[in-house]
Amino acid sequence: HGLTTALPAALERGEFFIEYQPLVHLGDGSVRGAEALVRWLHPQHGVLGPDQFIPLAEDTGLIVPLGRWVLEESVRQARTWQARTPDGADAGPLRVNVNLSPCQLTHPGLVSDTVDILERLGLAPGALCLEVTESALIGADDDLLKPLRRLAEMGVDIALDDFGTGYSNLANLRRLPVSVLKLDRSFTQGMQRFPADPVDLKIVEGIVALAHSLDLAVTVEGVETGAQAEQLRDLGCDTAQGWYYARPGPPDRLHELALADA
Ligand code: G
Ligand code: G
Ligand code: MN
Ligand code: NA
Repeated sequence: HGLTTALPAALERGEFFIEYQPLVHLGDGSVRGAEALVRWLHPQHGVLGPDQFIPLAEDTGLIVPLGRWVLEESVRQARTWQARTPDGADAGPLRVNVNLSPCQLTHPGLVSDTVDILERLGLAPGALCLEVTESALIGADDDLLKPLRRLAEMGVDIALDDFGTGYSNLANLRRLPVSVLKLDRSFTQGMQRFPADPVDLKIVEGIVALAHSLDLAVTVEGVETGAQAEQLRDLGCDTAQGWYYARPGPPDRLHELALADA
């Protein structure tokens, strides 16, 4: 495949870039941070989304250096936002969420690379959240969880991404070193109908209650309308992400959005 063979050179040539989508506190509407979403500016095909090249990068192992680049770039960006935010901003320092592929979880350098990047760029571990999909952790044994546990002990947040799509064993949640559940977009989409399906509402209500009882924060993805945001806030969700607030965009726009609501 042409794209596959072009990946390593693309990384060397700097053809990847990152867009940031705001994470908004549902209680007061303030921007608290952003999820980093990688794109490839391909010289012939234009901008390619992660769905078009992340699977190829995973198959070839390039995901490890690419993921490390995404992490470093995102941490550098969070540091830049923080440095440019006036002291005393209510919402506190902007944070950044970075997606991890299953291959990165099993790579032995994960903890040392992350520590190195945070220390070298001077970002507090608490300003970083690593997103891991629920399916990557299903049936995870202790060896797989150990690096995540180490990172969590340092203060890095771990989020369970796309929660509710995999076959999740809820009791298993207690074992995982996660501090955030990211409710999959499909739940939010169910809320789009009006009136929303009462069973959908009950399910979200139940997940939020379970999450909070385990001291996990709940982030909802795919919020497209103000009515959805209100409903999800009333159901107790903590943080939201979606087109209603902003599409993924350049880092400066995230900073403007964060300052605008301060
Ligand atoms: O918003 P977008 O279409 O860009 O995101 C599609 C998917 O790609 C998301 O589910 C997201 O988790 C994944 N993704 C985006 N950036 C990265 C990345 O840097 N690493 C990995 N592993 N996945 C990513
Ligand atoms: O990590 P994850 O796969 O969840 O990445 C988020 C994906 O969801 C990206 O592809 C992003 O562009 C997309 N997305 C973000 N906000 C919305 C939204 O409000 N509605 C829809 N349909 N997609 C969204
Ligand atoms: Mn994600
Ligand atoms: Na997701």
